[in-house]
Amino acid sequence: MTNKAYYITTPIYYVNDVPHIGNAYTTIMADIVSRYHRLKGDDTYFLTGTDENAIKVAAAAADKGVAVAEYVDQLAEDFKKVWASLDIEYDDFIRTTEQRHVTVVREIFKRLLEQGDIFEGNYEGWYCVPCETFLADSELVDRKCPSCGRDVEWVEETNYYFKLSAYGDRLLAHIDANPDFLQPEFRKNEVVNFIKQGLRDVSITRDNKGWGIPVPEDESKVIYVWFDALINYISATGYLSDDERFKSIWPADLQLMGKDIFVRFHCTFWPAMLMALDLPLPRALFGHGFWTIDGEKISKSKGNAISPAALAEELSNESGATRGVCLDAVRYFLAREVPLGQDGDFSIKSFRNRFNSDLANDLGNLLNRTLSMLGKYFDGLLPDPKDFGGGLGDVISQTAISAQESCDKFEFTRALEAVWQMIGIGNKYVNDTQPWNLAKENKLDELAGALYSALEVARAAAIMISPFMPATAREIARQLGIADTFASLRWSDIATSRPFAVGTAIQGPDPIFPRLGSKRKEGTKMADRPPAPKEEKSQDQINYEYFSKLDIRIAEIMTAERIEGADKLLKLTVNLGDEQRQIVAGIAQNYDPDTLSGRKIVLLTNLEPAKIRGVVSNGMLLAATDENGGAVLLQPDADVSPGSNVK
Ligand code: ME8
Repeated sequence: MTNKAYYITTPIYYVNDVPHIGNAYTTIMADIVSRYHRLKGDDTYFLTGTDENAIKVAAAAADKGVAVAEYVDQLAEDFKKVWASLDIEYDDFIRTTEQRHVTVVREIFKRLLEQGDIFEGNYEGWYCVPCETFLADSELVDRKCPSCGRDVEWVEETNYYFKLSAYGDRLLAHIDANPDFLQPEFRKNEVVNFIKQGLRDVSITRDNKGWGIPVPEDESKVIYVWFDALINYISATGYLSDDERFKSIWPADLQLMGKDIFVRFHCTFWPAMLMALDLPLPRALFGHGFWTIDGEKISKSKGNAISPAALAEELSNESGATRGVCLDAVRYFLAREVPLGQDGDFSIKSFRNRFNSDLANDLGNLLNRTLSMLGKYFDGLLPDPKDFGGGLGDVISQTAISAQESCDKFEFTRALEAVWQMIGIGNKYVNDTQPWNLAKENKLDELAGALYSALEVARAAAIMISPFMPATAREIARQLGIADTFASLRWSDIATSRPFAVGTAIQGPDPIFPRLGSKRKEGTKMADRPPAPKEEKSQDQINYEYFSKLDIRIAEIMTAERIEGADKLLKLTVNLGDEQRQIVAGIAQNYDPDTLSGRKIVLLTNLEPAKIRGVVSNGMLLAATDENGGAVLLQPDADVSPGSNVK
């Protein structure tokens, strides 16, 4: 008996247009699940594909004046190209015009007809072409389709029906007995209500207008596109053609789709079809939410259907980061911003904010400064941390456990939050251990331990983010000097203690995420914007690494006196907690020295000493400038002790 693979599916998309960020969302989320399972060591099977036999597909081809067969071939290739450009690693791509699918659909039709689950009749009712849905009069809202709000057409045809009405009770019993079958929980109730209202038999044929899968022995009809399309999940995996293979894949572990096609098609029609075929039902059906763009529904006519690949391309041109990394930023945003299941809004502003704060600052900073100190203090060769005990091993293993729990429940936002919390702890750890001071004090063992430990966090983060951001994870691994073994690492390797060989030659730092400026205008459409030339990077920007070299602290003024012959300058002695300093400050225009004792100020402490009017100044007080050019002191908003860090 072969082990069953972890089987995950996306919907197969209509090829009436190229994919947009909505379709890409489902496929990227499925790719994340699939990569996560591979990372855990599971045998994984990830299926996606295209739904080609629809009336609206034939109509789109006619609109373009192209033969349908030629049109669908082209679009299927376009979909594959887009998925490749989004780093989607599927195992199989099924097209419903392929013979392997058509044969199985016709076989199933014959079998269900023979056993009485399909019967002949007449259909009189409505049909929504954009949704490819039969609708009863009672379902219309203002005479329009309840789902897309568009016009419906009246249909009177002899046809075949599927006996859906016979399966309501069994479906309810299955839902009740299998708590994880329908997810997220709040959508389950929608399904239960839909079924409890009473299921009507569904028409599963249309008159043959020259496109679609003909009904066996009745070529005047074609099989209704949803009956045909849902079967892709089993025709691709060997049903009726390779029993052993089929058993090693089916039932699906996760079938992921948007909420639009969850209740009626995937949670009612599809499981009923499987029951009729006596096949096990999928273990989980998950209906995720819908994205809007800047608050608006994604629509072709509005032209707001952002392409993630174009977005990544633009970002890469603007920032100089690699295309793969920019694409990862899009993948990260989609997974992080909104819990799977909830609706979300995509705005370029929030995307850029996350890029800067989570990627450039948090992740980039941890890696860059640790690697740069390793370069500076140990020539880029990983030192022996000896008996160093103050590391972050527990934080790493706890994070691996909680991120895994979240990923297992498809709670990606939570999983990423846990990883970023760990990165934050890593950054704080570097701030607190102050390796630069350990170096100054020649405490090399402690310094080696601190840097090694910070790199352990970076390595753990790289493994955990690899399903979400595969190119970034690989790049981090390269800079950590572990590119060769990285692909073979598994989730269980995250918490390995002392994972790096002493003497590993680290590479870089080679900042992965340059901080983005605020120059991109919000609301500009991707496609309309010519790529910015690479050299356009602003000269007056500094990166965080640079900024982090400034040692800014809160100090308390102890004494203040005028400096003779200089009407703007005061000589101050200040308390920095563990030391006292003398500084010269140009604040005499606005401040009487007698009023200053006890005031807290903000001080740049590591500016090189200077002599001003013969007085040594050991640091620079930071102040704002008022309209008259006078200095205005900055003050902490709450009571903080002298010596506290400012960043
Ligand atoms: O329905 N936000 O195909 P389809 C999030 N062929 N996801 C979105 C989205 C949005 N704004 N817009 C679309 C079909 N999607 C059928 C499926 S399966 C046997 C047959 C995603 O091309 C989401 O997954 O209309 C939705 O369910 C799917 O695209 C619809 O794709």
